[in-house]
Amino acid sequence: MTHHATRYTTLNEALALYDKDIYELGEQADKIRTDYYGKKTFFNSNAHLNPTNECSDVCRFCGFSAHRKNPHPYTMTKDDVLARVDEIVSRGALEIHIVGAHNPRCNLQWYCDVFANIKKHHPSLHIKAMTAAEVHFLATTAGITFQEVLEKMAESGVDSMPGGGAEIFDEKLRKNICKGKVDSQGWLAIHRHWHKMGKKSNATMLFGHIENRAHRIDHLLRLQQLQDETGGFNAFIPLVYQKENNFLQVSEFPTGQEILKTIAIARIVLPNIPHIKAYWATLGINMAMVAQEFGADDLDGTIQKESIQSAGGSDSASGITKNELISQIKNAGFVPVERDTLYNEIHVY
Ligand code: V47
Repeated sequence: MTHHATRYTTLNEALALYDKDIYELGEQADKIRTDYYGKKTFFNSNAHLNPTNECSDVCRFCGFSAHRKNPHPYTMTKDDVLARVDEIVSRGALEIHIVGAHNPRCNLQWYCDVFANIKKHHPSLHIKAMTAAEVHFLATTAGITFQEVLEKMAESGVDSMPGGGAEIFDEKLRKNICKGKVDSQGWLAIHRHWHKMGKKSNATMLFGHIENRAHRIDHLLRLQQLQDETGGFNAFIPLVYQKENNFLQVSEFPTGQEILKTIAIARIVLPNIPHIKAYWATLGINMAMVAQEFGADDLDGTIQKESIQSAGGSDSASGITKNELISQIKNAGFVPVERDTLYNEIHVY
Protein backbone atom coordinates (compact mmCIF):
# COMPACT_ATOMS: atom_id res chain seq x y z
CA MET A 1 0.00 0.00 0.00
CA THR A 2 1.43 3.37 -0.98
CA HIS A 3 0.09 6.85 -0.92
CA HIS A 4 1.27 9.57 -3.24
CA ALA A 5 1.29 12.37 -0.68
CA THR A 6 4.60 13.82 0.54
CA ARG A 7 6.84 11.22 2.14
CA TYR A 8 8.35 12.25 5.49
CA THR A 9 11.58 10.34 5.98
CA THR A 10 13.82 12.52 8.13
CA LEU A 11 13.55 13.42 11.77
CA ASN A 12 13.53 17.17 11.19
CA GLU A 13 10.95 17.09 8.42
CA ALA A 14 8.59 14.87 10.35
CA LEU A 15 9.16 16.69 13.65
CA ALA A 16 8.15 19.96 11.99
CA LEU A 17 4.66 18.51 11.50
CA TYR A 18 4.01 19.20 15.18
CA ASP A 19 4.41 22.92 14.45
CA LYS A 20 1.41 22.89 12.13
CA ASP A 21 -1.91 23.83 13.61
CA ILE A 22 -4.24 21.03 14.51
CA TYR A 23 -6.77 21.73 11.73
CA GLU A 24 -4.12 21.62 9.04
CA LEU A 25 -2.67 18.39 10.42
CA GLY A 26 -6.12 16.88 10.77
CA GLU A 27 -6.93 17.72 7.17
CA GLN A 28 -3.66 16.28 5.91
CA ALA A 29 -4.19 13.03 7.84
CA ASP A 30 -7.87 12.82 6.93
CA LYS A 31 -7.01 13.10 3.25
CA ILE A 32 -4.92 9.91 3.48
CA ARG A 33 -7.56 8.14 5.56
CA THR A 34 -10.35 9.16 3.20
CA ASP A 35 -8.41 8.22 0.06
CA TYR A 36 -7.94 4.75 1.50
CA TYR A 37 -11.29 4.07 3.16
CA GLY A 38 -13.73 6.92 2.65
CA LYS A 39 -15.93 7.09 5.74
CA LYS A 40 -15.44 3.46 6.72
CA THR A 41 -14.29 2.73 10.25
CA PHE A 42 -13.21 -0.82 11.05
CA PHE A 43 -13.69 -2.82 14.23
CA ASN A 44 -13.66 -6.48 15.14
CA SER A 45 -15.36 -8.88 17.51
CA ASN A 46 -12.47 -9.95 19.64
CA ALA A 47 -11.51 -10.82 23.17
CA HIS A 48 -8.35 -10.32 25.15
CA LEU A 49 -6.94 -13.07 27.31
CA ASN A 50 -3.99 -12.55 29.63
CA PRO A 51 -3.03 -15.96 31.06
CA THR A 52 -0.75 -14.62 33.80
CA ASN A 53 0.32 -11.38 35.43
CA GLU A 54 3.33 -12.79 37.29
CA CYS A 55 6.18 -11.02 35.59
CA SER A 56 9.93 -11.05 35.86
CA ASP A 57 10.19 -7.89 33.82
CA VAL A 58 10.59 -4.41 35.10
CA CYS A 59 8.55 -1.97 33.02
CA ARG A 60 8.09 1.08 35.18
CA PHE A 61 4.90 2.14 33.38
CA CYS A 62 3.03 -1.10 33.98
CA GLY A 63 0.25 -1.55 36.54
CA PHE A 64 -0.68 -5.04 35.35
CA SER A 65 2.42 -6.90 36.50
CA ALA A 66 1.87 -8.53 39.90
CA HIS A 67 5.45 -8.08 40.96
CA ARG A 68 4.90 -4.40 41.29
CA LYS A 69 1.96 -2.47 42.64
CA ASN A 70 -0.63 -5.09 41.79
CA PRO A 71 -1.07 -7.36 44.83
CA HIS A 72 -3.10 -10.00 43.00
CA PRO A 73 -0.86 -12.48 41.19
CA TYR A 74 -2.55 -15.11 39.03
CA THR A 75 -1.59 -17.77 36.54
CA MET A 76 -4.29 -19.63 34.66
CA THR A 77 -4.02 -23.35 34.05
CA LYS A 78 -4.24 -24.64 30.49
CA ASP A 79 -7.75 -25.82 31.30
CA ASP A 80 -8.70 -22.37 32.64
CA VAL A 81 -7.54 -20.86 29.35
CA LEU A 82 -9.56 -23.32 27.28
CA ALA A 83 -12.68 -22.81 29.35
CA ARG A 84 -12.32 -19.06 28.94
CA VAL A 85 -11.82 -19.42 25.18
CA ASP A 86 -15.01 -21.53 24.93
CA GLU A 87 -16.88 -18.73 26.69
CA ILE A 88 -15.30 -16.06 24.50
CA VAL A 89 -16.29 -17.90 21.33
CA SER A 90 -19.83 -18.47 22.58
CA ARG A 91 -20.07 -14.69 22.99
CA GLY A 92 -19.18 -14.17 19.33
CA ALA A 93 -15.47 -13.40 19.24
CA LEU A 94 -13.69 -14.18 15.96
CA GLU A 95 -10.25 -13.25 17.29
CA ILE A 96 -8.50 -14.03 20.55
CA HIS A 97 -5.72 -11.66 21.54
CA ILE A 98 -3.42 -13.48 23.97
CA VAL A 99 -0.60 -11.73 25.76
CA GLY A 100 0.76 -12.40 29.19
CA ALA A 101 3.46 -11.49 31.62
CA HIS A 102 6.97 -12.93 31.54
CA ASN A 103 6.42 -15.89 33.83
CA PRO A 104 8.96 -18.73 33.82
CA ARG A 105 6.14 -21.16 34.71
CA CYS A 106 4.48 -20.42 31.35
CA ASN A 107 7.26 -21.48 29.00
CA LEU A 108 7.23 -21.98 25.25
CA GLN A 109 5.86 -25.52 25.53
CA TRP A 110 3.08 -24.28 27.82
CA TYR A 111 2.03 -21.65 25.28
CA CYS A 112 2.32 -24.02 22.32
CA ASP A 113 0.09 -26.57 24.10
CA VAL A 114 -2.43 -23.81 24.75
CA PHE A 115 -2.43 -22.60 21.13
CA ALA A 116 -2.70 -26.12 19.69
CA ASN A 117 -5.58 -26.93 22.01
CA ILE A 118 -7.44 -23.75 21.10
CA LYS A 119 -7.06 -24.54 17.40
CA LYS A 120 -8.23 -28.10 17.97
CA HIS A 121 -11.46 -26.93 19.57
CA HIS A 122 -11.96 -23.72 17.56
CA PRO A 123 -10.24 -24.11 14.19
CA SER A 124 -11.61 -20.89 12.74
CA LEU A 125 -10.82 -18.65 15.73
CA HIS A 126 -7.96 -16.31 14.76
CA ILE A 127 -5.16 -16.46 17.33
CA LYS A 128 -3.33 -13.16 17.63
CA ALA A 129 -0.72 -13.81 20.27
CA MET A 130 2.68 -13.07 21.75
CA THR A 131 4.35 -9.71 21.62
CA ALA A 132 7.95 -9.50 20.48
CA ALA A 133 8.82 -8.94 24.15
CA GLU A 134 7.36 -12.34 25.04
CA VAL A 135 9.03 -14.01 22.07
CA HIS A 136 12.34 -12.63 23.28
CA PHE A 137 11.65 -13.77 26.85
CA LEU A 138 10.67 -17.30 25.77
CA ALA A 139 13.71 -17.61 23.52
CA THR A 140 16.05 -16.42 26.25
CA THR A 141 14.61 -18.68 28.95
CA ALA A 142 14.60 -21.71 26.62
CA GLY A 143 18.10 -20.94 25.32
CA ILE A 144 16.95 -20.99 21.70
CA THR A 145 16.74 -18.37 18.94
CA PHE A 146 13.73 -16.13 18.41
CA GLN A 147 13.42 -17.65 14.94
CA GLU A 148 12.80 -21.04 16.53
CA VAL A 149 10.20 -19.56 18.87
CA LEU A 150 8.38 -17.95 15.93
CA GLU A 151 8.42 -21.23 13.96
CA LYS A 152 6.98 -23.11 16.94
CA MET A 153 4.29 -20.48 17.47
CA ALA A 154 3.23 -20.69 13.84
CA GLU A 155 3.23 -24.51 13.92
CA SER A 156 0.99 -24.58 16.97
CA GLY A 157 -1.58 -22.21 15.51
CA VAL A 158 -0.65 -18.57 16.07
CA ASP A 159 -2.01 -16.65 13.07
CA SER A 160 -0.70 -13.15 13.70
CA MET A 161 1.23 -11.13 16.27
CA PRO A 162 0.00 -8.10 18.22
CA GLY A 163 2.02 -4.92 18.35
CA GLY A 164 2.84 -4.68 22.05
CA GLY A 165 6.21 -4.30 23.67
CA ALA A 166 7.44 -1.64 21.27
CA GLU A 167 7.03 1.18 23.84
CA ILE A 168 9.56 3.78 22.64
CA PHE A 169 12.48 2.63 20.52
CA ASP A 170 14.97 5.31 21.55
CA GLU A 171 17.63 3.27 23.36
CA LYS A 172 18.31 5.69 26.18
CA LEU A 173 14.67 6.29 27.03
CA ARG A 174 13.89 2.59 26.69
CA LYS A 175 16.55 1.73 29.28
CA ASN A 176 14.92 4.18 31.62
CA ILE A 177 11.33 2.89 31.29
CA CYS A 178 11.74 -0.85 30.62
CA LYS A 179 15.30 -2.00 31.05
CA GLY A 180 15.62 -5.76 30.58
CA LYS A 181 12.86 -6.00 28.01
CA VAL A 182 13.61 -6.90 24.39
CA ASP A 183 15.68 -4.05 22.92
CA SER A 184 14.58 -1.99 19.92
CA GLN A 185 16.71 -3.87 17.40
CA GLY A 186 15.36 -7.12 18.81
CA TRP A 187 11.74 -5.97 18.60
CA LEU A 188 12.21 -4.99 14.96
CA ALA A 189 14.17 -8.15 14.09
CA ILE A 190 11.42 -10.37 15.51
CA HIS A 191 8.72 -8.63 13.46
CA ARG A 192 10.95 -8.65 10.37
CA HIS A 193 11.38 -12.41 10.64
CA TRP A 194 7.67 -13.00 11.30
CA HIS A 195 6.85 -10.97 8.19
CA LYS A 196 9.39 -12.94 6.17
CA MET A 197 7.53 -16.07 7.26
CA GLY A 198 4.55 -14.58 5.41
CA LYS A 199 2.72 -13.49 8.55
CA LYS A 200 1.16 -10.19 9.63
CA SER A 201 1.60 -8.19 12.80
CA ASN A 202 0.86 -4.80 14.34
CA ALA A 203 3.05 -2.15 15.90
CA THR A 204 2.41 0.05 18.94
CA MET A 205 3.98 3.09 20.56
CA LEU A 206 3.45 3.98 24.21
CA PHE A 207 3.41 7.76 24.52
CA GLY A 208 2.39 10.53 26.88
CA HIS A 209 4.85 9.69 29.67
CA ILE A 210 8.47 10.94 29.78
CA GLU A 211 9.24 10.81 26.06
CA ASN A 212 9.39 13.89 23.86
CA ARG A 213 8.14 14.56 20.35
CA ALA A 214 11.48 13.65 18.76
CA HIS A 215 11.38 10.23 20.45
CA ARG A 216 7.94 9.61 18.95
CA ILE A 217 9.05 10.64 15.47
CA ASP A 218 12.17 8.47 15.70
CA HIS A 219 9.87 5.57 16.65
CA LEU A 220 7.57 6.17 13.67
CA LEU A 221 10.47 6.44 11.23
CA ARG A 222 11.95 3.11 12.35
CA LEU A 223 8.56 1.50 11.71
CA GLN A 224 8.23 3.24 8.35
CA GLN A 225 11.58 1.75 7.30
CA LEU A 226 10.77 -1.78 8.38
CA GLN A 227 7.40 -1.57 6.66
CA ASP A 228 9.10 -0.46 3.42
CA GLU A 229 11.22 -3.56 3.71
CA THR A 230 8.56 -6.17 4.60
CA GLY A 231 5.05 -4.75 4.19
CA GLY A 232 4.01 -7.00 7.09
CA PHE A 233 2.38 -4.50 9.46
CA ASN A 234 -1.40 -4.25 9.30
CA ALA A 235 -1.92 -1.51 11.85
CA PHE A 236 -0.15 1.06 13.96
CA ILE A 237 -1.56 1.68 17.43
CA PRO A 238 -0.53 4.76 19.40
CA LEU A 239 -1.16 3.83 23.06
CA VAL A 240 -1.77 6.70 25.44
CA TYR A 241 -0.01 6.17 28.76
CA GLN A 242 -2.39 5.41 31.67
CA LYS A 243 -0.98 6.82 34.85
CA GLU A 244 -2.32 4.77 37.80
CA ASN A 245 -0.57 2.02 39.78
CA ASN A 246 2.96 2.22 38.50
CA PHE A 247 6.44 3.51 39.24
CA LEU A 248 7.01 5.98 36.45
CA GLN A 249 7.22 9.56 37.66
CA VAL A 250 5.41 11.67 35.10
CA SER A 251 4.97 15.36 35.72
CA GLU A 252 2.97 16.47 32.69
CA PHE A 253 0.38 14.62 30.67
CA PRO A 254 -0.41 15.26 27.02
CA THR A 255 -3.41 17.41 26.16
CA GLY A 256 -6.15 16.16 23.90
CA GLN A 257 -4.63 18.35 21.18
CA GLU A 258 -1.22 16.70 21.56
CA ILE A 259 -2.82 13.23 21.40
CA LEU A 260 -4.77 14.10 18.24
CA LYS A 261 -1.71 15.65 16.63
CA THR A 262 0.26 12.49 17.39
CA ILE A 263 -2.43 10.30 15.80
CA ALA A 264 -2.57 12.54 12.73
CA ILE A 265 1.22 12.55 12.43
CA ALA A 266 1.26 8.76 12.67
CA ARG A 267 -1.16 8.63 9.71
CA ILE A 268 0.98 11.10 7.74
CA VAL A 269 4.38 9.54 8.50
CA LEU A 270 3.16 5.96 8.02
CA PRO A 271 1.22 6.01 4.75
CA ASN A 272 2.72 2.58 4.10
CA ILE A 273 1.01 0.99 7.12
CA PRO A 274 -2.60 0.39 6.07
CA HIS A 275 -4.45 1.08 9.33
CA ILE A 276 -4.15 3.50 12.23
CA LYS A 277 -5.95 2.21 15.26
CA ALA A 278 -7.61 4.56 17.73
CA TYR A 279 -7.49 2.14 20.62
CA TRP A 280 -10.48 3.20 22.71
CA ALA A 281 -9.14 1.42 25.79
CA THR A 282 -6.43 4.08 26.14
CA LEU A 283 -8.14 7.01 24.42
CA GLY A 284 -11.56 6.67 25.96
CA ILE A 285 -14.48 6.26 23.59
CA ASN A 286 -15.05 10.01 23.12
CA MET A 287 -11.49 10.72 22.06
CA ALA A 288 -11.52 7.61 19.86
CA MET A 289 -14.53 9.02 18.01
CA VAL A 290 -12.74 12.31 17.36
CA ALA A 291 -9.59 10.45 16.29
CA GLN A 292 -11.57 9.23 13.26
CA GLU A 293 -11.32 12.81 11.94
CA PHE A 294 -7.53 12.79 12.50
CA GLY A 295 -6.45 9.82 10.44
CA ALA A 296 -7.63 6.83 12.47
CA ASP A 297 -9.75 4.29 10.61
CA ASP A 298 -9.90 1.42 13.08
CA LEU A 299 -11.11 1.09 16.67
CA ASP A 300 -9.77 -2.37 17.61
CA GLY A 301 -12.69 -4.32 18.99
CA THR A 302 -15.12 -5.35 21.64
CA ILE A 303 -12.31 -6.78 23.84
CA GLN A 304 -14.74 -8.39 26.38
CA LYS A 305 -12.26 -8.22 29.26
CA GLU A 306 -9.26 -5.90 29.41
CA SER A 307 -6.57 -6.09 32.09
CA ILE A 308 -3.51 -4.08 31.04
CA GLN A 309 -4.88 -0.62 30.31
CA SER A 310 -7.50 -0.92 33.06
CA ALA A 311 -4.71 -1.73 35.55
CA GLY A 312 -3.31 1.67 34.58
CA GLY A 313 -6.60 3.40 35.32
CA SER A 314 -8.49 3.23 32.04
CA ASP A 315 -12.21 2.52 31.90
CA SER A 316 -11.85 -0.59 29.73
CA ALA A 317 -12.07 -3.54 32.14
CA SER A 318 -15.26 -5.01 30.70
CA GLY A 319 -14.98 -4.14 27.02
CA ILE A 320 -17.72 -2.56 24.95
CA THR A 321 -20.65 -4.18 23.16
CA LYS A 322 -20.74 -4.46 19.41
CA ASN A 323 -23.99 -2.49 19.28
CA GLU A 324 -22.48 0.33 21.30
CA LEU A 325 -19.46 0.49 18.99
CA ILE A 326 -21.68 0.48 15.91
CA SER A 327 -23.95 3.22 17.17
CA GLN A 328 -21.04 5.39 18.33
CA ILE A 329 -19.36 5.12 14.91
CA LYS A 330 -22.62 5.87 13.09
CA ASN A 331 -23.48 8.81 15.32
CA ALA A 332 -20.02 10.21 14.67
CA GLY A 333 -20.82 10.23 10.95
CA PHE A 334 -18.74 7.21 9.92
CA VAL A 335 -19.65 3.82 8.46
CA PRO A 336 -19.02 0.91 10.83
CA VAL A 337 -17.40 -2.09 9.17
CA GLU A 338 -16.91 -5.29 11.08
CA ARG A 339 -13.67 -6.87 9.89
CA ASP A 340 -11.68 -9.98 10.66
CA THR A 341 -8.14 -9.71 12.00
CA LEU A 342 -6.67 -9.44 8.49
CA TYR A 343 -9.14 -6.69 7.54
CA ASN A 344 -11.42 -8.73 5.31
CA GLU A 345 -14.81 -7.05 5.55
CA ILE A 346 -17.44 -9.16 7.32
CA HIS A 347 -20.32 -6.71 7.49
CA VAL A 348 -20.89 -3.07 6.58
CA TYR A 349 -23.49 -1.43 8.84
O1 V47 B 1 3.08 -3.05 25.08
C1 V47 B 1 1.49 -1.10 29.59
C2 V47 B 1 1.03 -1.05 27.10
C3 V47 B 1 0.77 -2.74 25.68
C4 V47 B 1 0.54 0.75 30.14
O2 V47 B 1 -1.74 -5.30 18.28
C5 V47 B 1 0.33 0.55 28.79
O3 V47 B 1 -3.88 -5.05 17.91
C6 V47 B 1 -0.87 2.49 28.62
O4 V47 B 1 0.04 -3.80 22.72
N1 V47 B 1 -0.66 2.76 29.93
C7 V47 B 1 -0.03 -3.98 25.40
N2 V47 B 1 -0.38 1.40 28.03
C8 V47 B 1 -1.29 -3.64 24.61
C9 V47 B 1 -1.08 -3.75 23.14
C10 V47 B 1 -2.21 -3.79 22.18
C11 V47 B 1 -3.45 -3.36 22.55
C12 V47 B 1 -4.49 -3.43 21.64
C13 V47 B 1 -4.31 -3.92 20.37
C14 V47 B 1 -3.05 -4.37 20.00
C15 V47 B 1 -2.87 -4.94 18.65
C16 V47 B 1 -1.98 -4.29 20.90
O5 V47 B 1 0.16 -2.07 26.75
C17 V47 B 1 2.19 -2.87 26.12
C18 V47 B 1 2.42 -1.54 26.77
O6 V47 B 1 2.92 -0.62 25.85
N3 V47 B 1 0.92 -0.59 28.47
N4 V47 B 1 1.25 -0.27 30.63
C19 V47 B 1 0.02 1.93 30.72
N5 V47 B 1 0.21 2.23 32.02
